[in-house]
Amino acid sequence: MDKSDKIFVAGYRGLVGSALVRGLEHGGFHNLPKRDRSQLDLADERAVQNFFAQEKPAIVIFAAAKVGGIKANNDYPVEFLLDNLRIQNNVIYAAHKAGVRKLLFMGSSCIYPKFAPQPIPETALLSGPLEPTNEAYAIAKIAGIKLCQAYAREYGATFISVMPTNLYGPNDNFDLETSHVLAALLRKAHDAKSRNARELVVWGSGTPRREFLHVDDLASACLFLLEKYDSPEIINVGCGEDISIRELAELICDVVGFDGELAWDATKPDGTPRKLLDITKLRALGWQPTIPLREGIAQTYEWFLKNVAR
Ligand code: GFB
Repeated sequence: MDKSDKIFVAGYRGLVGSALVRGLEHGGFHNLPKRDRSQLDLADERAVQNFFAQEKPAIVIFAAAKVGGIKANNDYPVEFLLDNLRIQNNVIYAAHKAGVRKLLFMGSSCIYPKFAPQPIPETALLSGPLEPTNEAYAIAKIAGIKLCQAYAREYGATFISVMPTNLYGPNDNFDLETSHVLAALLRKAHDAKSRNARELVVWGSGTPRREFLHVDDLASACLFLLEKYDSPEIINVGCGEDISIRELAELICDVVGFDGELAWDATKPDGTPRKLLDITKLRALGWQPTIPLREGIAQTYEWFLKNVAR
């Protein structure tokens, strides 16, 4: 990539998009047309086509999505399926029509079967039934992967698909109803400490295992792949280690300084028992993560204190 390449990051205000813009700007890329939802509604097919025809970006990073944690995914399957299909179809179609040189489609580790082998290799895609709590989101993401692969096969497009594991970091969503677990527990630990509460309620049994990657590491992997990877075959991005939700809750309490008890809300779903990505393929290309979990959580808590808790 050339530093003057015009790169459109769809969804630049979100957790992932904002990290990508930080990474790009840090790397000296300065030609980044930015549009938030009020300026460009990605669900509006005509508006998206006009934008691409006018701006003609060389590269597109698709980081726009309706996302949420286990409860939001479970409660709003229509929105998670339909909104994601709409925006990804519009962007991928318009990108091809406008002659974009390369597109990176952001997938998710929930595309893999509920009981996939662990760590999960890329070949596990479509090898078994999905986890019901996020089936709608997963089907939308699988459709996006397949559309990118179809453009590669039929038209020779360089549309690659990246599968990140569970993410966290600055600009995460800290709303307790719709957030993912790490942001939710940071907020709960902070609130419990501030109120001098004796307990903090964690959803489910605490036994599911998840892999957490700092979003700046994801951004670094995506920029690396934009330079080095052109295959339509999906590629996993993770840190290679997982922990149980109980261990995560304990770690977060330690970072935040809350020393009360953990209570377990068994009415909430556990979801997939384990989700750890096999990152052999990415490591073989020469990339590795740099932000240890504890350090990443401490940095995210700092961000939360400055930007949300205030
Ligand atoms: O991060 P999370 O919402 O989503 O939940 P998934 C992970 C685990 O943490 C589940 C537990 O077992 C939750 O029950 N958990 C404990 C909590 N306390 C809390 C809490 O206060 N809030 C939340 N949210 N969880 C998501 C998918 O699945 O994974 C998305 O829903 C996406 O589609 C993402 O793909 C990567 O890891 O289960």
